Amino acid sequence: MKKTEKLSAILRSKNQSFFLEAHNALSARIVEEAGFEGIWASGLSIAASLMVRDNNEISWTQVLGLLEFMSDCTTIPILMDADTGYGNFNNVRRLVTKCEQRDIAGICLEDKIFPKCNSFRLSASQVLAPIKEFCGKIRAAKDTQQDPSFSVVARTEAFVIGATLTETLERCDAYAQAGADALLIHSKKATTEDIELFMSSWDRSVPVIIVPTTYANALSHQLLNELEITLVLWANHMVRASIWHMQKIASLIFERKNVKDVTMQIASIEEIFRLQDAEELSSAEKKYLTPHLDRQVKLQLDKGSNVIKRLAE
Ligand code: SPV
Ligand code: MG
Repeated sequence: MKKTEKLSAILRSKNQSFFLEAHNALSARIVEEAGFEGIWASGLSIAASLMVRDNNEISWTQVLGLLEFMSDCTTIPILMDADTGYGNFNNVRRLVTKCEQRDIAGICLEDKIFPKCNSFRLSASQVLAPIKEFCGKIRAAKDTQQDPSFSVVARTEAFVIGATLTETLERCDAYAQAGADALLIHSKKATTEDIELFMSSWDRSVPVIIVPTTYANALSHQLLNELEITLVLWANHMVRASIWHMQKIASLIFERKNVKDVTMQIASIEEIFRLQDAEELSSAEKKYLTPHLDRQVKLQLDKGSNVIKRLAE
């Protein structure tokens, strides 16, 4: 099954799915190995991993360069956080083409103005795009895709900027009619109030995705099922995990002036090799380098000490 088909099936399924954020190839591989059905390529997390703000400070081609590595090392679908589409409908069209070339399963477009600002920041740039203009982007994306299973998710920031339920529903109706394969309803409340309100009125003509960050503690599996939420995105938890753990380890190494106290709290060198599938290269070397083996230096990794030993020449 192609990645686009997997994402499309997830969005059409009656079962609930969960995607976890990844911000580079390593985190993407770890998300897949943990068992998740898909990856949320989070704009915030990618920006954070590059130490820029979530305000389109990196270009879309830079984001796509990272996504290519993420896609190459995973088999589960990647839903790209494509922010506002990096411009107007024309930029969206080019983005869709380039995503399809990199085996990205779908994009999520949000109804704000370029350059976007993260939903949790208080900013003058938290402004919604006109409905018709945003619908033009959705239609342009759907008309451009070559693979019928490529997904276009329309995300509304209506609740984030304090719009009413009526305005939110009006937007979502228009986005569904423009061809969106799913809606992402965002909220920055500490409770599930916005999501419950929306789901109490939404006709379920297209599936709904949510991002429980601020209201994660208020959410139960029972409520998720009752609300008929199709997909849940844990949107920033891998980058937050790495920040927290790296800060702890860096301080320990600095304070103690050695690394022996931390080796049990970090991944082994062998684990890096396993994740990189270094074994595959070793097998390929046996296959393709055989005539030259006699000229190669034979090296072996001593697992106990992590020291590479020279065995023979
Ligand atoms: C992201 O992960 O970049 C998102 C979700 O867009 S949020 O940060 O909540 O806006
Ligand atoms: Mg984002």
